Amino acid sequence: MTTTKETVQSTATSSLKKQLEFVDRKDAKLALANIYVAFIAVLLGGIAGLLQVLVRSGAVELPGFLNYYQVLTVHGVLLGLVLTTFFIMGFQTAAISRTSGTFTNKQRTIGWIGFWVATIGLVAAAAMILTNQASVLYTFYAPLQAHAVFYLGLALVVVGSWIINAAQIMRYVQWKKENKGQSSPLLSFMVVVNNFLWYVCTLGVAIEVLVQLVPWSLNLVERVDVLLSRTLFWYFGHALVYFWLLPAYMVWYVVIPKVIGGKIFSESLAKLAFMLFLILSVPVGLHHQYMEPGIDALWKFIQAVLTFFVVIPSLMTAFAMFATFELRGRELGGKGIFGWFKKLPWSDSRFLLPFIGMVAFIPGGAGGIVNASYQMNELVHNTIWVTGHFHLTIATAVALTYFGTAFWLIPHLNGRKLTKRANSMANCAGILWAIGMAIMSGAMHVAGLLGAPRRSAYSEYGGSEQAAEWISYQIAQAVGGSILFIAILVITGLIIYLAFFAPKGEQEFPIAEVAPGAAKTPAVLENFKLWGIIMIAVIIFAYTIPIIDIINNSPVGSKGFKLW
Ligand code: HAS
Repeated sequence: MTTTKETVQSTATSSLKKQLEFVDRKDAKLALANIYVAFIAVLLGGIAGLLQVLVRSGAVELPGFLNYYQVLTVHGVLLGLVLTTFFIMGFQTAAISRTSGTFTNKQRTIGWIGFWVATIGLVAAAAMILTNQASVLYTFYAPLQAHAVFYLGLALVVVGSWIINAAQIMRYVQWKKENKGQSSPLLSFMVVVNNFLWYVCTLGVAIEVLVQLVPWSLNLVERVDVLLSRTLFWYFGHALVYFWLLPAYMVWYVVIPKVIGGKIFSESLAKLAFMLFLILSVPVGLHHQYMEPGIDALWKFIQAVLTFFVVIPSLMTAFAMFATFELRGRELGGKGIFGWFKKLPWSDSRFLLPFIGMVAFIPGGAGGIVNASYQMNELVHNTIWVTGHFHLTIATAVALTYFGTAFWLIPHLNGRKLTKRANSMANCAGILWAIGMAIMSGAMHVAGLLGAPRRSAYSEYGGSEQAAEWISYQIAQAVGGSILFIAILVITGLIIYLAFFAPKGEQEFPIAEVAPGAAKTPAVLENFKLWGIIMIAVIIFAYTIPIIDIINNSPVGSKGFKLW
């Protein structure tokens, strides 16, 4: 017979277990606020995307009060910057709370301050775009000049993310103190690596915006050093893509193995991959500037080599994913070379959507390697091939993983259930996305190889024969883009359902365990000081001389241009 003491003990243990398995309600609210902003951005950014492909196909003309570059700025800013930053802030808050424990009141308040600072910044930047004072696209290259409020708004979004990310790091540090000598929870560790990466890379864009662009757009200085501004942007810009990617990798490494009933293949491999991203993501930005005349070829070469190094942690991830799937498939009785493949849970959207993302990342990553190869970059740079590349990487591998995650995370956070029907709708959205993106991105890649430029509205270029070759591909892009828009409508409907109407219940936040018998993770992989020093050393090596060269040799700067 169980005694009262045992019953009390077992109730306490199960409530502690529950606390760890469920994100605390107050933390959940903070995570949800961020995720909802992200999905408003998906809908509005999706509408802008649909308008763009229709205009580029020649089928539609925009009304007089809208211009193509304004719509393209809305699309790029909302999907490239807002969806990503806000989803990451929300997902990472939930991830830390789930694996390191509930935030203290102070940490949570810091988190809310971060959310509101970022949201105010977003509203300010959006107001400038909507009033046509900032049609400068998401990379806001000088000498295109936006209203100062646009730059300040974006700066606030970044500052907001710094603040909320600091709250996450504080909770992790608290866990480390409470669990001295223990290897930290993999998901929390990954969040902290991503946040450090973000702090270091955003310094570049912060300097660009605050020191160069804001004084210039306020007419405090007349001219801007264009090459320096672009170099500072790309110091940030390529690490930015890994800031987007790493949360998807968190889901692939930690959530997916649990969803398929397997185990994490190797915690050490996962931690090493993340530390490699930390040291290699920033000093590669010059691969976006191979075609810029003002940068010495030697430094372009050095950063090209570093770019090939930063491919390695993705190859490690591909290896770990294949291993996880195969081990689980064989455990379930899969025979032969590919028998394990059939055993995976194809009807589970928590698995299917990220899996489609992984498949898309194979050609997406291969395209990245093409871009990174100097001679091939000469062929594709500034063509719509590059747009095709990032629609496979950020807009499929990453976005589908975010969507597949949101469909279980939102009900987990608000005490509802991902129902069978909602799960089927999620799968439909994923399949529509795959079809739409294959058509749109495929057409972009081919048109790019035929020389079609990116970032251009519909034009026949005065009846040029070469431009005529591109039109059929632009029509294909409109077909693919329309299918993607239907997927966005399904996704929006699902998010509204899961946020407000799905039945109450308990939805799991899946976290896999490490495979039994796996070796203990070496402590060096958690030594942030060591990896931080290596990171700073590589950045100083890769950027000091090119930046000194640019500052010393730049021609007189440029005045601002407003071409809209
Ligand atoms: Fe990139 C341009 C090089 C990855 C995003 N990239 C861009 C731009 C964006 C972007 C937004 O070197 C345009 C910026 C602009 O507006 O100008 N990119 C790379 C390289 C990689 C890469 C080398 N890019 C990304 C990721 C992005 C992203 C990730 C977003 C999230 N990119 C470039 C370069 C340019 C560029 C140049 C400049 C081009 C120019 O001239 O302007 C690498 O990190 C890619 C490595 C990835 C792999 C794939 C690994 C595969 C995995 C999946 C495994 C699948 C499984 C499924 C397990 C090697 C992990 C099982 C499947 C079965 C079939 C069973």
